[in-house]
Amino acid sequence: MAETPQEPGHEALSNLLQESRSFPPPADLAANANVTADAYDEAAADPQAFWEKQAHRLDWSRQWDSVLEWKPPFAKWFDGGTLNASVNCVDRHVAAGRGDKVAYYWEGEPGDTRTITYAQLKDEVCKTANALLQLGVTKGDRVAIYMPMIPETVIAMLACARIGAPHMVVFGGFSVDALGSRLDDSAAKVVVTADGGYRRGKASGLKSAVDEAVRDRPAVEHVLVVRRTGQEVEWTEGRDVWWHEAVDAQSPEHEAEPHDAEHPLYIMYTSGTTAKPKGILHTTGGYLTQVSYTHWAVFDLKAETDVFWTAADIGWVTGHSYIVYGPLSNGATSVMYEGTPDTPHKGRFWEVVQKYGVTIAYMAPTAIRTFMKWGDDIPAQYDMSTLRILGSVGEPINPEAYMWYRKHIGGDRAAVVDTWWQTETGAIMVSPLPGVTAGKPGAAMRPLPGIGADVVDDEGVSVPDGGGGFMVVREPWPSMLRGIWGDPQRYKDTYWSRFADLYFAGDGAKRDQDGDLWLLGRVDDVMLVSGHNISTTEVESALVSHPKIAESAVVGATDPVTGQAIVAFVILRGSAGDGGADLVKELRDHVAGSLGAIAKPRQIMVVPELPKTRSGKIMRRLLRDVAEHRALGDVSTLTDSSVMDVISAKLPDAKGDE
Ligand code: 6R9
Repeated sequence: MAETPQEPGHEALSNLLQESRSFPPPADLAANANVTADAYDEAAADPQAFWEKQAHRLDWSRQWDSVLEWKPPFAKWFDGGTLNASVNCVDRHVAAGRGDKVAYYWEGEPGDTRTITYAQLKDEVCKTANALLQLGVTKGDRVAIYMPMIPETVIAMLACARIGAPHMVVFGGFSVDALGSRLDDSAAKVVVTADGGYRRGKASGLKSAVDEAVRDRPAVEHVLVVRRTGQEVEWTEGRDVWWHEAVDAQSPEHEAEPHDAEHPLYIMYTSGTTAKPKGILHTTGGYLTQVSYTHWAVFDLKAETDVFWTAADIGWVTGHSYIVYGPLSNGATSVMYEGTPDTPHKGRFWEVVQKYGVTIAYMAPTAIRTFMKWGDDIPAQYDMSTLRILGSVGEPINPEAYMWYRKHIGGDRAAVVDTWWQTETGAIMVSPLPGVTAGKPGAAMRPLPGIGADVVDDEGVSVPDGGGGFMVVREPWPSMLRGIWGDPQRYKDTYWSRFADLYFAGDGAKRDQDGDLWLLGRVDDVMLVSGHNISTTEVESALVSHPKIAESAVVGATDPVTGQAIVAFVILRGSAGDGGADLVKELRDHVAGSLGAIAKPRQIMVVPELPKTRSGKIMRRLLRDVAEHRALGDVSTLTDSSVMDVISAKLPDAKGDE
């Protein structure tokens, strides 16, 4: 498949879903909001001046010479400036007398806890920086981090940033092969890992996977191992080093050197349409400026009083930007949770909210739909009255899931912000500002101040209100990717070739009659039914709005009559029984009733699970293989590969539904 996202068919994206609900900002929030409506005008008048002002949120060792140098598609932000990301996240808060402030309340899955202040974090980061230096890591070397969700993961990232060694975090759920190919591409010199981590009540092995991945990769000189579970591990003398031996004995003093604003901060791999993952490169000054600003603006962060929780994995860009760099650069107090939401019981998330008095929570629609499936009675058992802002990220949030989140988690009181962004954008790009913008269920609403995002047609022309098309960014932004590691041509081809000088990374969107933006999923997933481009998102949202449906995934399959026909996979809510022909008919009629007959699925299959990536994105590509009766493509980035066997086994039953 070509790497540039596919074009849709003859017409623009159909706009089938009509949504009229809208929630104005809560009055108390609006009255005290960090950002007011004039930020949009200020930024529009002079975007570079706007971002220059935001850069002053950080401590710089040397002032930049220019705000932006733009040689499309290569940008340099704050060139000539120098700073240290680790100092900005840790030291400066301690120096300002906030050393005793809690940086993280960490909650392990088995129930063990740790509270880490900024002063403690500083000591640990410095010790780890010293240990990495002793292991031979120097500025510019890459360090791989393959860890569970424990404080040492953050500490290792900040230690790398401190010495200027770009980190490359690989999600702890990924396979040996996925880790291996990322080690090859980044040529990492050291791997930081743990013996294992806890997930679903079990200790899973990480060190064993690293052993296998590193066996034929002599470029990896050392493996630094945190003892987390206490399980037995194999040991290679000379190569393997225990964290508690290498780090604990180090001095907590480390003089941090300032790095160039454009010095690489990290590489984060994201899978494209081809097998070879892309190493997305982020640098220091612009990235930190935008994550710091967006974390403060979008979540209306009051660093003194808020308790912020991103319930996501650090191995996803959301964890990098909103567990680590955003909250720490703002001196916030965060919660970090190691495990799964159903261990040891399905109320675990809400128990965490109650225990720590979480005020701002950020999570993915996939989690929200799972909670819907488990039932309203579970969150109802906890006091969550502290919550004032709820964020969503990773996929379009279905209106029904938004309403559920708002009501059952936010008590119809908290503001919901649906935030659109990507690994490539580094930070939030399109989102309501909770004290300024109204929220509509399912809409990401407006580009943030200083962000030139737009929806365009085939020719790159802005679509009018009521139109659909491609989500693009017109102007460079501070936290934009600086390239694909080692492959500038692929960077140009992937993101900058579909439209001249516009950044396009694959999403479809529409602009409603009020000018607000709705994301409609990947244009690769768009279905062409009888000449109409129909987004999977809208059909999925229509299915989820049925009271018996918790989750759904929709794909287009070849059809002799309509070109493509809609095939849906659905997961029932806890109380819905087991499906059957009557329910399937009811659901098909329900979709036709909400979106029109054109969107009526040809076939609906009830399944127990859907194939998902680490960030909860549904892998529709695999469902298309199933719907077309083809052999499955690459499943290496699935969180649980047995899911596909379960779904394939269901197939013969589903035939009768047609
Ligand atoms: C942060 C993150 C990026 C893709 C993106 C889009 C989808 C993310 C979304 C959303 C609709 C939102 N996406 N947030 N779609 N509404 N609020 O998820 O990064 O893992 O790189 O994925 O996720 O399709 O292009 P990443």
